[in-house]
Amino acid sequence: MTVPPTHPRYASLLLRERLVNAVEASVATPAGLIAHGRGEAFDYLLGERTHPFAEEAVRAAASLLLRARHPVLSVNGNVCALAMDDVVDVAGACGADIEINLFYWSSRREAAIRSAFASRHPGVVVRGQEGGRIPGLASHRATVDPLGIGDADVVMTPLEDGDRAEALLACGVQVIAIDLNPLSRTARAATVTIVDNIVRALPLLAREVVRQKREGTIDPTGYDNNSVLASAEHTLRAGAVGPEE
Ligand code: PTJ
Repeated sequence: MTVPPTHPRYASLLLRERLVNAVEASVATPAGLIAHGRGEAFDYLLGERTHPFAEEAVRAAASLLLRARHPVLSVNGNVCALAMDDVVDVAGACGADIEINLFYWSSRREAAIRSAFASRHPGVVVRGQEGGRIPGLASHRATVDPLGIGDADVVMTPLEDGDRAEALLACGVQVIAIDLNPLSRTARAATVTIVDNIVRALPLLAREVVRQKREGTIDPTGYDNNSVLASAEHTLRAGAVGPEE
């Protein structure tokens, strides 16, 4: 089906279509569609726009990435479907590694994501889930590349609600989450949580990394993730305005 550009929900329908195509290509899973629906609901309540609490988190995240010894951007099926080009932009700007990390892992899915990156970004190295382990995690998310997430001091874990952030933090790794749900386990555990849609947050982050590289990184010590999460929750509860027409 072709979505008419005049449809009032055109942008949202296009994102859905990207995810449906990604499921057909084994990049994303049917459960990823449910996760996307949950994200859509929060985004709708946030007015489908970037708020100051997300901009503040983006500034802190850029600083963490630039100050890191070894930053890694973790990619799951939904992230690949929605924001592969932006992941490559952020990684290029801050010198981060990109690593596939799947909850519903299969060699077929890992290969499908690898080939999606290779077709649009030949030459970009994409690490996978082999050889290393994050201690204290029962799911397949524990399996990592020992030279990637296994060696990282800062890991970005977008679109994930689970226990990996806590397990990484327990290993002394700082975690950047991108999650439209400020109440999720990952959002609450992370060092920095960007409460925004990944399709808006990552282009912002790429620009902010470039800006801080040019002008110097901001001091992240004053950043308070709890207050950022509280602002996001307050906006959700008080606002609930729906998208701008
Ligand atoms: O590809 P896999 O096998 O690793 O599986 C990935 C999914 C997404 C299926 C898996 O990580 C999952 O089930 O995720 P959850 O537990 O549903 O968490 C996803 C979180 O991301 C939820 O809190 C959603 O609100 C949020 N979210 C969904 N879409 C977006 C989003 N946050 C930002 N931008 C989005 N576009």
